Amino acid sequence: MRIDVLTLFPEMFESPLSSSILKRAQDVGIVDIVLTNIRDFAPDSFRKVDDKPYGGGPGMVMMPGPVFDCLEHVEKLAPPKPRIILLTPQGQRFDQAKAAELSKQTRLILIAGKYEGFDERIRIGLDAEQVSIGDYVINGGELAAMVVIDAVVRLLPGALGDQDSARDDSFSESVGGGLEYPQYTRPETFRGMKVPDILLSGHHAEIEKWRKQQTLERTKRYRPDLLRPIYPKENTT
Ligand code: 6GU
Repeated sequence: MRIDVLTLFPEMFESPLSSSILKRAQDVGIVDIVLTNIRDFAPDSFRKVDDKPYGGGPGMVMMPGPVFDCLEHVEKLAPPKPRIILLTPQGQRFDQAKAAELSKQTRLILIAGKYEGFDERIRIGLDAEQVSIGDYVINGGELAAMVVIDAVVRLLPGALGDQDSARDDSFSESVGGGLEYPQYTRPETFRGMKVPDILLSGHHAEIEKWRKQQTLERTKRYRPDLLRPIYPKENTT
């Protein structure tokens, strides 16, 4: 997979992309992540990419020109038709299903906005998918783009050491979209807290059953909003 990121702050990506799983995935060629600075496409020598909002009001607005020019440049850097995603708090909320869907693409282009907002013509003219990482506002799309990259890359075949380690993640299909079951490692007793006997029993079928039960219980308790109806909704179309 190739992921291009358009940003005014490429340096924000350095540390997350050069550590741990994201670093390894790039080193072994599972993903190629390319950062392009939108400011390189500013029209003047002051490298200006934002301006005051028409109609007045606080803050600065990102101008459309540099974003369009940057995107057109980046699109030509590689042949696969990209899926283009604009990170914005006004987008559709990102979740595990979206991460899984994006992980099947061969190419993504993520556009991270900074400042108080985008000129509306970026939204309209790009016809990009708009994605938000949750119902709160952060200072720019960079951290959101990193969240998307991290969630997507860990699902790429070979990105995790153990092929199965993403399988039972919280929110994944294998736990019915609910929370992951509790995990334990050594020691068997820590500060008076014992590992549940079942996990030491060696009864794989029973362990599986216990884990399913735990998933259900914790999801009910901590995230009842994630519980799926027993009877799927009728198709009303
Ligand atoms: Cl993508 N950007 C900003 N600035 N805030 C957000 C977001 C994105 N997603 C949630 N909050």
